[in-house]
Amino acid sequence: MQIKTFEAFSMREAVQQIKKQFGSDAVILSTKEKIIEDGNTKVIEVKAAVSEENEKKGAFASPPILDLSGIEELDSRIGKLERQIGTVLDRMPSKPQVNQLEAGLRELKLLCTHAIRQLPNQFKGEMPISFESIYEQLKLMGIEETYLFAILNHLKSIPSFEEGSKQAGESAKEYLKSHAIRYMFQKIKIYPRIKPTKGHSQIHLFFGGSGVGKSCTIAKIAANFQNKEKANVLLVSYDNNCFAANDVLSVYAKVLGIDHVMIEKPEEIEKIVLKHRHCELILIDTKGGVPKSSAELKPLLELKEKPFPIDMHLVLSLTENNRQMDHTVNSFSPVGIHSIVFSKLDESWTYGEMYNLACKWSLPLSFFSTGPKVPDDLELASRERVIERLFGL
Ligand SMILES: Nc1nc2c(ncn2[C@@H]2O[C@H](COP(=O)(O)OP(=O)(O)O)[C@@H](O)[C@H]2O)c(=O)[nH]1
Ligand SMILES: [Mg+2]
Repeated sequence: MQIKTFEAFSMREAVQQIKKQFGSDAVILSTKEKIIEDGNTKVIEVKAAVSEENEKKGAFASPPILDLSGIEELDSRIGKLERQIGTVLDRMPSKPQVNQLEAGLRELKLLCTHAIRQLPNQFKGEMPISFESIYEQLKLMGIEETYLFAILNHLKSIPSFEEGSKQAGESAKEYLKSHAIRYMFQKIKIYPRIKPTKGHSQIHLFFGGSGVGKSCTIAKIAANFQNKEKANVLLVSYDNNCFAANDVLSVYAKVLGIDHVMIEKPEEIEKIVLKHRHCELILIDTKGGVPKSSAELKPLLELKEKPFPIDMHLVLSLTENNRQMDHTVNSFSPVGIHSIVFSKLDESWTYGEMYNLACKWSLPLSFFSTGPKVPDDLELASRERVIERLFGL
């Protein structure tokens, strides 16, 4: 038997060479791809064998033992498939293109909101007297005019108190209030409840301005999941200066008896996730500060690119004014915000901002921090709690 190695640019070419030299009785022993000296060109290396007798017969040997035409057919189909995949890949938008598209949509949304705000005050001088108490209450709570008028417009569209099907003993004021509440309920989105699952790590990252209560809220969430839901929780501080800073989260972790690690670079997260795969919940705290440029968002954007999902939660303190909070949401929006956490509800007396931001940005609400005490001062966000606070129920 004689064995020989053939090199060609395609399988078909290699088979032709084998056929020519060894005839149709040749047997292919192995194939492999190889990069030749120039470093860019791929060739196929095929090892083929033929018995001495058949070699002598050369290309005229018959009958063939191995039908090489099947391989040729396969090779041509693979070539076709490769070309088709190439075309599909060429047509697919790249990640930067998708990000650009997202940014464009965000800008469009902002423009629309500003345009709506310019609309004339439709209710000046013509607001039904019965609407006044709802209008005053919601205005006092800081609901923006745009959303206020949308609520009042809705009330105009419903059957009047006299015609509407009301509950027994309900007054006109209560009738309107219940319709306003139903309308507002639909506008508030709630982030799905976090459910730790054995054998699966969920990762949640919290960011926002400094001092808004990120570390404190994370500690509360961690303690609640560890104590009430018996979940294994890992706390991570992600800060490029973390080793120099006195990290508040590490103190909370020590007190609560929860595992804690610090990372400086985004590439460290893979190892952490792998090492702590027994943890159902991984909560990441970040350095505070509202980004002033896209470069400052890089540490968060790099985490977003990881091969595992990370839910991004923006923490906003209700002690800040509406414009500041709006600016913060806008600045962080390229990161892809999954939910808003509102903190310091105990120090605020207007709650309209919660409704304004939820409506304007269509973002779900996840948690409310209602005081500095860890772990007690934490609530799961709910529509009911927003409405209760707005109407002082
Ligand atoms: N009153 C009140 N204080 C809070 C609340 N959340 C956090 N704090 C306090 O705000 C300060 C800053 O909190 P911290 O979690 O360190 O903020 P971070 O810089 O965003 O991580 C601390 O003194 C906390 O005790 C809250 O909901 N209500
Ligand atoms: Mg902190």
